[in-house]
Amino acid sequence: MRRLAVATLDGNWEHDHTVPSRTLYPHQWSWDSAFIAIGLATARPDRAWRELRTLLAAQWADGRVPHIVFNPAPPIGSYFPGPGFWDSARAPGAPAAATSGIVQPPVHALAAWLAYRRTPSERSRTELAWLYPRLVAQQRYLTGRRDVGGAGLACLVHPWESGLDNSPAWDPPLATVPADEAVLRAYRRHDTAHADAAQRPTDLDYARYVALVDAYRAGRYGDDGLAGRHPFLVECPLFNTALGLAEHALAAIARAVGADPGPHRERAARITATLVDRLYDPATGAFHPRDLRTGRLVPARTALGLVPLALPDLPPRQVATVLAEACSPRFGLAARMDRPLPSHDRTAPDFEPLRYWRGPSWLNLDWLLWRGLRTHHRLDLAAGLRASMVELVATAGCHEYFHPDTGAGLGSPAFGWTAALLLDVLA
Ligand code: 9WN
Repeated sequence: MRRLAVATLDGNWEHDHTVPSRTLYPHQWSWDSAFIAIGLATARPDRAWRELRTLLAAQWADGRVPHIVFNPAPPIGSYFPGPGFWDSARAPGAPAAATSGIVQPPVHALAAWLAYRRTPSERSRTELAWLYPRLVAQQRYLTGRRDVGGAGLACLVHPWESGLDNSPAWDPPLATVPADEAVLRAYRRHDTAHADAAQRPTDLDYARYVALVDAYRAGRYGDDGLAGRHPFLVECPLFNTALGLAEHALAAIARAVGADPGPHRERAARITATLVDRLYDPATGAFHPRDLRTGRLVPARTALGLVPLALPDLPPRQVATVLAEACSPRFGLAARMDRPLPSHDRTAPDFEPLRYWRGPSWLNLDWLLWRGLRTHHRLDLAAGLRASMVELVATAGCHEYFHPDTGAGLGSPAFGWTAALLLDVLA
């Protein structure tokens, strides 16, 4: 399995970074690269650092790390929306490389720290020292300009920023985004040429994705006054968990490079406390996104609501209730799992076992939860989840996602983070 995973990463390597998949995603994606660096560190440590360096070299002047860094010469007609659609060159502070204007969950500091721990050489320390101020600037952007709610959490302006694009969590906040299908017909989706349309977001979803980029691009990706003008503003539990994990990782990185870890520890504690205060619902025992346009929590019970378990300083009460939710029939976490962990509540009427983030199993969600279970000393459950991850890949290969009942491989067949995170759990 290790050989298969390394071959998958080798096959997706492209000069100075890894593409998530040769067919569907022929550019560099932000959170994919972080997960991929974690796996590369176990087998190709030089590439792990190169991966992170390439991504962070495309950081904007305001600190944002773009969710896509476009390859200058991708296969023709390969991905929509491409660089022309994002038009980043006209935005103030954009880098020389063509990028998107939005972000993805900030799992990069954690990736850098884990890569360093695997190969704690002098070379790795130099790389870590190069990354440190850039990772700090990324946090500053997310907790500064993106703190639309004013409480210290990062606010997302597009479902693509969550990484779980069409999660049922985004249905209510998206419902009020004007969707003009005529706009979408002016573009051609490429994803449905590579993957079954029944497994992808719908055309209506895409109409709204396009409308949201149009709105953000019209303001040249500026964040001033978002509260009064942007049609999609949410605080996401997974994204903000990553934000907190990043401060924990930055505290460790600061120690390694001779900087002061204190401020990172303080910020980490503040993020966890705010997450509990703003996104925890005692009625479900889990976390939910907050829609800043209505002020309300989104009721859907998705895997997003379990991920705060990855925070080492999550209070015992939240640890207990999130575990109860994860072990309930909705998600089926167990020391011996009879089915893979789904991305959405499998008892919900809108659970769709084939459609992308609306039911299928994903290794990155498993991995985040697996880390949380180990952090909170639930080694029995961690072993069960790890066994489920290994079995998925052993049976179906390094697929992008998996059928949550049968474990059949879905989406792209040679997917970067599946290979990478498998390498991490095997190491
Ligand atoms: C839009 C690359 C990315 C992942 C996301 C996943 C998917 C893109 C798409 O692919 O999103 O960013 O075109 O569907 O949802 O998590 O980073 O693998």
